[in-house]
Amino acid sequence: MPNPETLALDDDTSVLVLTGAGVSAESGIPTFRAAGGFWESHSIEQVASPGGFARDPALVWRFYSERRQKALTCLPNPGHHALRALEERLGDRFLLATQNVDDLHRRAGSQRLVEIHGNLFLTRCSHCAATPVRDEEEHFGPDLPRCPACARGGRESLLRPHIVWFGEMLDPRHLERIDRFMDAARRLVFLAAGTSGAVWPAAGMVNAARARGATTWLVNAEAAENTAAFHHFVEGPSGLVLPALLKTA
Ligand code: BV8
Repeated sequence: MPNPETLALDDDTSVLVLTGAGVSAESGIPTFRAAGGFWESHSIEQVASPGGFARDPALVWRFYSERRQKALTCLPNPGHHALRALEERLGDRFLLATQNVDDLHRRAGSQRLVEIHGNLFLTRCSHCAATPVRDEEEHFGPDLPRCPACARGGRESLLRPHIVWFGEMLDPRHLERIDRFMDAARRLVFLAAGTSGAVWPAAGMVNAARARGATTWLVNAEAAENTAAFHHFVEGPSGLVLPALLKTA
């Protein structure tokens, strides 16, 4: 349960949260690294990289379609709801960056949300800059979805999941929004939850927060790769720890 020093939040304190797959584990969505994670039957390179999509777009669409199907059967858990409740209390002194693409924070009502790795239910053209569109369809092939805007121009372009794959840059507008939030904070608390700290640049966010004098907390089922970078580490399931930790805040 929470450390003796609970997450004291006064009117000058802003809270930046970073969540990872562990926050959705209690909703039934397998994490990437736990046994039985999604990656087991596929390598990251095969299904979550531009090269993998170029080599076998049907496999990639099957992988993401399976995850769309799974995510639609899952519900936000108390950890998601605790973060939404904190947002309602803090308003513009709260920002949630998530590595998760499962849409559960949005379905829990979070609005001050930056989905730094994209969203399972958005699809965009692999070629042109047409705005990503909401898409809950499965695309198991053999005919894969194609861009209507490109088609009007006589070009055959595949649509792709609006996901940041390994080897792809994160949206600089997302990173700028997070930096601006941290810079504007009179006093900053950084809370990471349900993340192994294995994937960059998200894993470096704690260092950027500390460089701004933040007090840093990690809520995780086990020690993460970057646990040492945090002032406080609360070990336990986020669906149990976050409501307790944030209620006392
Ligand atoms: C990039 C979408 C620039 C896909 C994802 C240094 C700097 C920059 C880049 C790199 C670098 N070093 C290496 C890289 C490359 C790479 C990277 O980080 N590789 C790793 C594997 C070493 N990074 C990139 O490629 C990034 N791009 O930097 O661009 C660039 C450009 C060109 C060339 C070079 C560089 C892009 C990274 C984004 C990749 N996309 N997601 C999809 O989802 O299909 S990442 C994906 O995996 C997730 O989004 C998530 O971020 C990550 C998994 O991490 P977690 O969320 O932490 O999940 P995990 O399973 O690992 O951990 C869960 C934790 O929860 C565990 O600790 C567990 O104990 C805990 N837990 C479980 N249950 C619970 C719980 N905790 C609490 N309660 C519970 N109930």
